[in-house]
Amino acid sequence: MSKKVIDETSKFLSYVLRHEPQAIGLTLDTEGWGDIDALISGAARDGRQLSRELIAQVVDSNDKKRFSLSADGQRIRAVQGHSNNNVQLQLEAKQPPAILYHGTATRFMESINEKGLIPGSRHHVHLSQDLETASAVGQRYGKVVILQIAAQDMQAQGFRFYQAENGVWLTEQVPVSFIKTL
Ligand code: HQG
Repeated sequence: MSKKVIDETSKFLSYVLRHEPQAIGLTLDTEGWGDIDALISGAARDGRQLSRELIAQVVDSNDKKRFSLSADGQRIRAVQGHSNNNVQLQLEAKQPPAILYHGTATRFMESINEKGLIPGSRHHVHLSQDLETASAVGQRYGKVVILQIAAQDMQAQGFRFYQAENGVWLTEQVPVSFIKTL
């Protein structure tokens, strides 16, 4: 399958498995799982040709490991990044590294300096362990600013951290006092 088809399918799967499953009549359970046959038939009604082979290729080749398949191979889910209200991932709280990073754009800084980091439409604020990832995330929105988050200090104050299957760190919010602009 061409890289173009794989990239387009990855974007489509992100859209339906994180945000709008109802757009193709798909139902996700609270852990984000959707039935692959229902996904394929819903996508077909929308004029999009999917197959189990194509889906498996997208899952395997995905640069950020955005999706996972159930053990029986019948279901698929996005591992993080959801905004859909049916989905409430039961993530286990975990000790974060002392420092995590968040990449954002300069135009958001006035608001971030006032309110801290808030999730926006997604369920969590997304944080990364390395500067390169944070920089790539921030570039999506404009001129990059990297924020350093005192994650263990936050945890000591009672804030919970979670790690998605693909390594992305998640938390509900980050108050201003734990943010340092690099
Ligand atoms: C910003 C991608 C104003 C926040 C990435 C971000 C990630 C505020 C934007 C994943 C704010 C939300 C998530 C405040 C936060 N005022 N702006 N108080 N607090 N923001 O896309 O973290 O490729 O929902 O800085 O790699 O950029 O899709 O979050 O700029 O892992 O798999 O509001 O999405 O993954 O934007 O990205 P997003 P994000 P995928």
